[in-house]
Amino acid sequence: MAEEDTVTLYGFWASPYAKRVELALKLKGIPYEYVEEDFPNKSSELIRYNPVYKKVPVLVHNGKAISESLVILEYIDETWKTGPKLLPDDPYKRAQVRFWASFLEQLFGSMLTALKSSTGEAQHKAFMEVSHKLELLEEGLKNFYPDCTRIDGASVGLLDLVMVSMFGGKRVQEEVLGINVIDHDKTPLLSAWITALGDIPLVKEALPPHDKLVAFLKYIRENALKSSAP
Ligand SMILES: N[C@@H](CCC(=O)N[C@@H](CS)C(=O)NCC(=O)O)C(=O)O
Repeated sequence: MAEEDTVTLYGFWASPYAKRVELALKLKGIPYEYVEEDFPNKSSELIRYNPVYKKVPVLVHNGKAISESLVILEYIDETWKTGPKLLPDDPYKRAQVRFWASFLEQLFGSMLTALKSSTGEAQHKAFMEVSHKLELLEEGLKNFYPDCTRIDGASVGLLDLVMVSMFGGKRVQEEVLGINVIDHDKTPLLSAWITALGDIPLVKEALPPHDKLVAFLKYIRENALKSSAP
């Protein structure tokens, strides 16, 4: 990186999308400035840098803004050659990483629906969808990434970052929802993968504090339940 390079990340502490970018910067040893956004009062910079979605994360590299976490991760990987390589060289393997990353995004969407659904029937239905997708992911991993449990800070890739940003807080999700999100008996590879990811020191340090995240997700859930109440 050239001496005059400046890197700024606009994020929000509980955002899994911002977290994966933060982790990529840290694991690759890229110095950056962090700007915490306040959603009811988003900064004029965030709105200027991401006028389409007005969401975090946004990465600004030497004045050039990049939005959308998966796009940012690829940009980081192509720009900085230090630290772990986030995408494989082989085009087929790269395509598989992108396929499963996109599937994980959908899976997390179902997880958020479960979080915002009322207890009882609606939550059960939403969670069945999550379970089904987790089982599909488990089967996919057996073929595509069977040694995911041997991951460490030097070998982390894009899919690992997506997984840990979404399910690194699985104990929090379990506490808020009162269900076992990643069941070791049903999806042992996923369960061991998330444990291995959580053991990487930089990841451990960067994940949001458990109690603070529980309180935040409970607040989101209660608000969603109130606004969907008849
Ligand atoms: N697809 C986007 C999702 C980003 C996103 O949903 N960010 C949320 C925080 S978790 C946000 O900025 N929300 C603010 C808002 O919706 O006003 C990405 O991958 O970066």
